[in-house]
Amino acid sequence: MNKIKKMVLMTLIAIGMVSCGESYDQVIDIESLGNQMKYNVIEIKAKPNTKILLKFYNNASMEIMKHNIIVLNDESKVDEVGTAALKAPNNTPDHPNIIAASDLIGPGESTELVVNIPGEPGIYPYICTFPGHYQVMRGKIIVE
Ligand SMILES: [Cu+2]
Repeated sequence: MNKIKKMVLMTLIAIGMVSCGESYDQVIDIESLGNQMKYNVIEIKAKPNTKILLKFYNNASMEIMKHNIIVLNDESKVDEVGTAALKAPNNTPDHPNIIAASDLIGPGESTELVVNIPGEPGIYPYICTFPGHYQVMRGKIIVE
């Protein structure tokens, strides 16, 4: 193979690799509301067995307003996970009902979280597990 052909081939392989990257059924931008313990999106609708990308931005200016997004597969475990988070590293407990967990981010920071939506229709709550937040800072993914 001559040099030019080889270069063309390598370029095509590179393009193929980029275009075969992760694809999502939905991409959702979600932000915290100023210095409040609230998400600007509190309801997301999704189909079973799909993949969604949450692009999360912490809109706060106060240093103490750190946030994350923790998605659970059981609404009845919100308190248990919220409580376990208090003493967990990075406020992110290792809990069997957590199906996705973002990084904990400070004001002005952003992160991304991939959520593989389960096959079972239902309500999948998401909460911020920074201490004191989960009781009010929550939303839900409605899978139907
Ligand atoms: Cu928070």
